[in-house]
Amino acid sequence: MAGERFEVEVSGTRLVLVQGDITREEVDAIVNAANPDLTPGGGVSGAIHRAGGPLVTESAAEIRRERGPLPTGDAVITPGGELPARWVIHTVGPVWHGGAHGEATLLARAYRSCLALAVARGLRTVAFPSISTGVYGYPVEQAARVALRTVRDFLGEHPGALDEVRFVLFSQADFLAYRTAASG
Ligand code: AR6
Repeated sequence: MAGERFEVEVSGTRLVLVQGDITREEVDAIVNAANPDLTPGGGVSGAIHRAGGPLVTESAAEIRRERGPLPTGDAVITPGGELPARWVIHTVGPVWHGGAHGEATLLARAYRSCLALAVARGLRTVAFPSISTGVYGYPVEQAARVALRTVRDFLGEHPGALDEVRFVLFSQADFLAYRTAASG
């Protein structure tokens, strides 16, 4: 069912899980599961670039020209263009290679880089997709545990630095995987 929602409080921040389309979220920043070249690509990235329009794609291309490919686990920020969100934080999650190649560490680093960038910019509300669990093949149950543990740890270390961290899960199966990880 669409419209499912789960909410808990962590160190003064709302941690919210919803099922939906992240391009519709009215938050300070949405996170993009990008590729290292910051090109639109498919999946959530293609949707964010389409909805955000040329300002998102051109700003991302400029960062790519200046800095080279974005290393896995790092994050950069562009304006949100035509999105309801004011900013897009682009991060690169790990490609799944079976789990013994540092995938969990890199996935945690991606979430942490986005949260740190949001706090450094004074942003208060951030929405994440399920990074790496589409094209990059990370099993969603395992990714959900890493994602939620990383966010909880970060919020514990930065109490009150954010008003809300929201996960916007595209499918009901993904929503249920995250809800299970959040309540377990
Ligand atoms: N809102 C929320 N989540 C979405 C949306 C949306 N509008 N559309 C898709 N998802 P993926 P990755 C979910 O493949 O695995 C791109 O081509 C999707 O169902 O977007 O990190 C990039 O350019 C899945 O659960 O990201 C990279 O090359 C989740 O978003 C590569 O894919 C992530 O799936 C990155 O792969």
